[in-house]
Amino acid sequence: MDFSNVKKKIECCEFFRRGEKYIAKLNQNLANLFNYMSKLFCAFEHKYRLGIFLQSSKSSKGTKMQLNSQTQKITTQIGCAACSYETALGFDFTMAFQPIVDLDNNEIFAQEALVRGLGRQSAGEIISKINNENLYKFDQMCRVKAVRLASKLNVKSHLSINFLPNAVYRPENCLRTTIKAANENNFPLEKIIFEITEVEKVSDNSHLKNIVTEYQRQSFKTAIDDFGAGYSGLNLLSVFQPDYLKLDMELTRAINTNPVKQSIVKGILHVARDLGIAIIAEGIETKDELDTLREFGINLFQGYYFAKPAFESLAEISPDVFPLANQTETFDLENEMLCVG
Ligand SMILES: [Ca+2]
Ligand SMILES: [Ca+2]
Repeated sequence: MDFSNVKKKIECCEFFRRGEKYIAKLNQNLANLFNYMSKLFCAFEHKYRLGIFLQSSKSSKGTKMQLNSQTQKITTQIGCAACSYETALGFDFTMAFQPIVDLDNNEIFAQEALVRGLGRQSAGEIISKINNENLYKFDQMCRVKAVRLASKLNVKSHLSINFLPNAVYRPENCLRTTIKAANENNFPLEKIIFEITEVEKVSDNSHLKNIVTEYQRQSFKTAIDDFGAGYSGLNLLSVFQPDYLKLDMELTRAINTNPVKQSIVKGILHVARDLGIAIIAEGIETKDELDTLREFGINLFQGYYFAKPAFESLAEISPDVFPLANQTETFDLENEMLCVG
């Protein structure tokens, strides 16, 4: 018997086995490399987009337009990568809800979702953790958490969500997650109000107008928050017209004793009526403030006089200040009990 042929065959099989192992290892390495490159590319586009955005808000008008058009091209190509790729937020949070009452119809008009820490930390403490890396993710998570919790709490009124215009690139893309969350939780889109909250000056008014136009096209309602304070004023109103103006608490505080504030609020009301915009008076703390604003014809109110924000639950409002004709349901997640209050 010729063993040399058998030996050759064994050597040949061994060679192929090694070859297979080598190819499998090579494939694995290539897959790892591809994975790594994808993550690297995502991180790069995110940084690049942020870089352009931040530059555009600082540069001269001509440069800004050029950079904005670059941003537009990039975002068209990559969509909402910054929201969807695996960015770790680095912290978790939840929501409290504060009601907005409608005194004409004697019902809860809306519940505003307000950011809170899991240990009931203030919104300020949570917001201090936001940076350029997690801004988009945080904005998206705010919307999803607000919709999910509101649905779980059986909110039948409107749901008001605060958002940061500078955290939105392409409004239609950034809305996808919100629409998905609303559909999954059977929460009607037309019952969602987006409050435009701006602690800094909005760097690009045309961008803001695009956002509001897209939100309204998708059946969402919009509001200018803290109207009359900071950068939230007539300039913003001249750029776009929301469904609601929320009068800042600086304007409503002790308005019953302040004729100047009364004149200003009457003027705002006149403008709002002309434009078909409803007013919500925020920060109501006393019956005198409420009575004065009621006399002006305002019917939507929010403030400690009615209820403070309730952590992961819907606040009960004392019948002394708000005799609800149609009692509303309140649901306390912590106690897992449904109350009729
Ligand atoms: Ca707000
Ligand atoms: Ca506000």
